[in-house]
Amino acid sequence: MKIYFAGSIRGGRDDADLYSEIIKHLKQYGEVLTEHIGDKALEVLGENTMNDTYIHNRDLKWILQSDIVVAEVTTPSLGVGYEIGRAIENNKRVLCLYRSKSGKKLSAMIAGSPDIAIEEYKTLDEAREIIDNHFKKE
Ligand code: 6IA
Repeated sequence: MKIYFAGSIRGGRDDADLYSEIIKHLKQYGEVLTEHIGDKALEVLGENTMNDTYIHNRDLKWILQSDIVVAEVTTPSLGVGYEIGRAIENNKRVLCLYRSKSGKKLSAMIAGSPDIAIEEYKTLDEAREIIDNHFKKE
């Protein structure tokens, strides 16, 4: 099972530690193609050695290779929204995790999409439980 995890980078790195914990949990279900998303050291402005075209093309290739896209969508991110759209367009399963108590309202284009499984959670333990339930359904 190949899992593409999506989380905000230039949209803001406040949840980076949380992404890292979610990725750690996802790894028991398969290969997470995007482990770097949880890396606290990831430069907010992007890595100098990789240009944006390279990042876009590589990430899109990974989305196409993946069996499922899991996105943490609490911190709004253009990149994550784009990845979700491209995943749906390519008939990938998409699970979005959203912290309902964050004070941020989820975009209608995500919340209103019939092609996305959206799960609200408050704690990391709840997120882990949602992931377990989702992957055990496979
Ligand atoms: O618009 P954002 O930057 O918040 O978009 C974040 C999403 O786009 C993530 O889910 C990633 O899959 C993808 N993405 C955006 N920027 C990068 C990136 N930048 N590297 C890998 N994926 C990216 C440079 C990272 C570098 C510092 C190692």
